[in-house]
Amino acid sequence: MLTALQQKKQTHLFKLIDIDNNGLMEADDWVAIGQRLTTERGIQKGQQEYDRIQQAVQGIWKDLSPFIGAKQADKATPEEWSKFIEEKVISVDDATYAGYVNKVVKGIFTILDVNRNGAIDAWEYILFMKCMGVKDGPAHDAFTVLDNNGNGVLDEEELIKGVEEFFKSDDWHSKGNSLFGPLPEFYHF
Ligand SMILES: [Ca+2]
Ligand SMILES: [Ca+2]
Ligand SMILES: [Ca+2]
Repeated sequence: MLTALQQKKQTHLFKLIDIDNNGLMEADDWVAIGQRLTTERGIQKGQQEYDRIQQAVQGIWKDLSPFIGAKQADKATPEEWSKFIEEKVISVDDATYAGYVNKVVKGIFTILDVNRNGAIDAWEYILFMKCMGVKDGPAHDAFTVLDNNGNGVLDEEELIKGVEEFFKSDDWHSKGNSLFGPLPEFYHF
């Protein structure tokens, strides 16, 4: 079983990704995230950058979906998602975890790093979070928490650490809890 905190984080993430709000995570949700990203950046269909972003976003789902073991191929219920996180992300050895989670992190990094300077600036993070339905204020606060060394950017190491804490940590004080914006119950102040 996931702990109460781990479950809260996954419920939060699932809802963010389920863009069409039909209670299932599926390829179309990831396509929609990609479309929001390109729209926000003023990138048109047919441009090379459009395809690059769509490939990166859809690539995340392609990398994950075979491991989810959903009853319906290519669609995951919240329960299937939580089970996947528990069995294939939290309870696996470090090598297995690194094998695909770090690959996913690299995908996320590619998507977030708009100006490709090898670091995630606050505006890049806030833009991404906006596409997931998180408002600027909470997104900015989350960025500040995730920027562990306080230098104003997230590097790949900080992102990898944030991802690990988001998925695995059972400590309410872990900075990575805020990876996808503050959890709803945290954002009262
Ligand atoms: Ca959906
Ligand atoms: Ca950047
Ligand atoms: Ca930093």
